[in-house]
Amino acid sequence: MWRLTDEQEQLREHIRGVVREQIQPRVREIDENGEYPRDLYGVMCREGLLALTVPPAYGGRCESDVSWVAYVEELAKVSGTVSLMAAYVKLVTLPIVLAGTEEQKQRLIGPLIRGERLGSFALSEPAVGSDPGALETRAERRGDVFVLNGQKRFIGNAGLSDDYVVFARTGGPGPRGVSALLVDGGSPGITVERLRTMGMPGWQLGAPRFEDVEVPAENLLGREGEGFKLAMAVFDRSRPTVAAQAVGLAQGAIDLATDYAMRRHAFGRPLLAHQGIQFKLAGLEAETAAARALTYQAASYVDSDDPALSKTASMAKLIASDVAMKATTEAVQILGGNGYLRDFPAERMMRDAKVLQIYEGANEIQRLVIARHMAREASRREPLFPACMPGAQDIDRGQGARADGDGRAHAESVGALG
Ligand code: COS
Repeated sequence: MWRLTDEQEQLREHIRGVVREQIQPRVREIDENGEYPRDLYGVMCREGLLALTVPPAYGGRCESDVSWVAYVEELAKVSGTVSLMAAYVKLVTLPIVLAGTEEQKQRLIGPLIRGERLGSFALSEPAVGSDPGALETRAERRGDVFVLNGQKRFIGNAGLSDDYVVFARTGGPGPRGVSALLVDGGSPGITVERLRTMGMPGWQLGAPRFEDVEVPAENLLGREGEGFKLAMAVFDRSRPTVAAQAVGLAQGAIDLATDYAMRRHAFGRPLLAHQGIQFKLAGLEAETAAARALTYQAASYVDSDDPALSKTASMAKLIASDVAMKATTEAVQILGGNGYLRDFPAERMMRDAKVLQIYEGANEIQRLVIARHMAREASRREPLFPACMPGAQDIDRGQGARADGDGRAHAESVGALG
């Protein structure tokens, strides 16, 4: 079902070649110096990899999100940081693709995917990450401009960015008061504090502060008050990419550990001849294959704009990032003392994997999203075993719970509890 076409397979082979020849030799150095590898960004642009983040209608060359996630997996097998550099272009261009005017699309998407400009997606704040409906950054309309004030945190490319997609409060409290704005990174009033991270070395994470930054009113992205919904729609379409990063990291760690276990001997036999190691690796391989299938499923729902996208994207991100954490941790264990050394890639993979359980919605949030969809689905169907449901005797008397009545109330209470 998810077989790539011959042309897509050829492109994947090409990406493998680029990764092997131009990215892999640089990975250790990036980890050592922690510098943003701008030249590798250039490599990805030259090789057309960033153009794969957006569909041809917007100047890109990604004809399907299924092939996109397959490409991201190839990058992540070798470098979490480089996969994140590519994935982040998608996160930044998605809100423009989904809500931008024709002028905004023409002006911004091309330069972003050609690497002429760098972008940032600025939603999280010091006190707000999982609950963006409560964000505090304000954008006040004064004539032809919005005046932006506030502090963002955990923002990629911060300090390097030419274009920020900033989510700010233009109205009252709650999700309906949030709007999205396109902010020029060179505007007076923007200062950035760099944040240091556990993994994804070289990734430029920061905390931009906006002080009386004037943003032309025509830079509103989408409609006023619809910024929260836009952010949610973006996450539905970008979480499969995070899942693909996770699948790539997991597979990279499994391949590394298997190659090592073939060659390393203990008790007179290769490690791989010991059942304890075989079972571990076999289990991880199976779990990663399952995560990949779910990831491709979610990506196919991006392509078809399927109503099941939101739930499936959350499930893929949840399962794949947990598998990545498990596989990379086990790889460190299988490599033993060498797994703990900075000279070997296993510990870097483990550090890189952790953030996948956190960014674009912590896995607790993915569970919340999944549970809300389950509650909604349950409220729309007849129970599988109606006679066993609480109040079933009342139903028999024609006065009790019904799937389309009390069921909806239950679904709402799951949302409120969540
Ligand atoms: N797509 C489009 N619209 C959506 C949506 C989605 N996936 N999910 C919710 N909405 C809409 C709702 O329909 C509702 O619209 P109305 O105001 O018209 O009724 C509105 O958005 C508010 O939705 P809801 O009440 O469900 O919002 P909550 O504040 O309860 O938040 C969660 C829902 C927790 C799912 C959301 O806040 C979330 O995803 N948080 C994680 C954010 C995140 O990933 N942060 C990390 C950033 S790192 S880049």
